[in-house]
Amino acid sequence: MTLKKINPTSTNAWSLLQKKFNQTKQVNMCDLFKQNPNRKADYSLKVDDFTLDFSKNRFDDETFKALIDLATETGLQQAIEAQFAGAKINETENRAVLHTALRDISKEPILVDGKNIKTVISKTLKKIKTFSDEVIAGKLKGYTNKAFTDVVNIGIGGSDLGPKMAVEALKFYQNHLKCHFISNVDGDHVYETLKNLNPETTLFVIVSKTFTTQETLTNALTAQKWFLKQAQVADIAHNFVAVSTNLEAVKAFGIASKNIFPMWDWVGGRYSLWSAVGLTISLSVGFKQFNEFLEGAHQMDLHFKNTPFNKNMPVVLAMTSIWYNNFFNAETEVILPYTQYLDLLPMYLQQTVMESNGKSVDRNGARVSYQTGTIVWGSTGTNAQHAFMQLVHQGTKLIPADFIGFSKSLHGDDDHHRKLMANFYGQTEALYRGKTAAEVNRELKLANQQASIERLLTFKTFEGNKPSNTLLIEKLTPKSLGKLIALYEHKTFVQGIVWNIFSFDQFGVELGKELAKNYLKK
Ligand code: G6Q
Repeated sequence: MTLKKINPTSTNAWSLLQKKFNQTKQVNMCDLFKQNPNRKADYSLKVDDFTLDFSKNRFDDETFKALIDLATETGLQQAIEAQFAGAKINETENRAVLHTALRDISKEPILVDGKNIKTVISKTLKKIKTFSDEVIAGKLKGYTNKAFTDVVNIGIGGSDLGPKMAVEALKFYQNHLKCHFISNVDGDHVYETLKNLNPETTLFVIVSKTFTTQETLTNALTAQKWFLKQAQVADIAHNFVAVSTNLEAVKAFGIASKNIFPMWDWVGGRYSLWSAVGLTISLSVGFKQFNEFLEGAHQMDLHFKNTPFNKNMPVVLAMTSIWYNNFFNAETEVILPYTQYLDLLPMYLQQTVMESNGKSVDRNGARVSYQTGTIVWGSTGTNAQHAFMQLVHQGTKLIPADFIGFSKSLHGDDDHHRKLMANFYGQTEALYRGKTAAEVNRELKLANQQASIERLLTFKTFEGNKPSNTLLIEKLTPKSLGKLIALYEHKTFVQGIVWNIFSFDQFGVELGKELAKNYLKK
């Protein structure tokens, strides 16, 4: 089972979309709503506690159908089946892509090279559970027999961004352990983090799939030196654990075999928070909630696998984004979570999306003739409204936006939450409706500012017609977080398939690394 290698621009759907774009690029969303009073309901999807309203987009039924047809014509169904079944769809690295297996709670075996990987997955989950339970309960202690108070995750890229984002997102559910993350090879990062820690009560989790990453090994050695100022070499076995595929290198570092959590080639770094790379998440909120996080992702996997494309949330998000990226030439898209807990989500998704789909060579090895990977960025609402949203509302660029909000807040203050959500809806409405010159005129007259009308009219007018998706989730829980991350993972997957690129390698990060080595030799 391999991926089809179809140039998307050669499909019938692409030609139709090009035609539709030329005919309807000026279409106004307000008119679309007038033409179809049921548009909001028609362009909404519900998956358990997730409701996606994608009605505020510049497409009519025919365009939407053509977008879905594009996914079909480029072989998405076969690609989904191949991915979930463990086919080696990461062809350039000859690897399967099975982060989905890490959260697959079914009894169905999944084979890689003839072996059922479910066995190693459940064994590792048990190890994560026992370890987290014992550390949290204070049964497993540091080298002077004191319970751990702090956990330091040392890793970079996929071995840092996921756990860091999830620990922050689930802070509400966190126990007494304080979690810290060291990633940058900038020594100030590690020294700043260590300066307030006590080696006796600090647990180090060194996360590196390859255990060859310069930044992580440098930081781990510095942490070890700091530790050995007070402790003995034999004490490393108590306070250091590692997550890696490279068992030999971990042992050489002095970490006890029992303290090594395995990783596998069939999980890409940026998709690895579901594996033992997520150990710090489990330490932070406990295994039960880590497991709920996996379950949430699995629910989204089932939805993605089993739902027709026109009702499939990841597919709809992916194809909507392709519409703007490839036809309107939108340069970026903005992600706006309306909860402070998801502060790190945009940064996390930058790696998922941009490392996966930042490719210019197609699956046939030829240069693509169309735009691929979207540039994603963003920040939490309402902070973003007081910063960059000016450009989204009134700038010259078309920037599709994803608004992510929650029906319930976690601390339950109604006053705050009503204000937050009023802004959430207010922004999406402002983007699509805009404000006409007539409205500005009327407003200035009412404010007794007739004299300023001529001078201010154009500045105060909003073009509107700016697209956005509104994702409303019941509540931020480990489960809904898992579902949300999986939603964006699958969106990224769909786009890679349609663009006919390989989403699971990352050769683009190598050259700079090699050249940096030359500088070190100088
Ligand atoms: C992710 C990338 C990359 C990787 C880091 C860390 O998909 O492969 O971000 O996670 O380079 O690699 P190690 O885990 O091997 O240290």
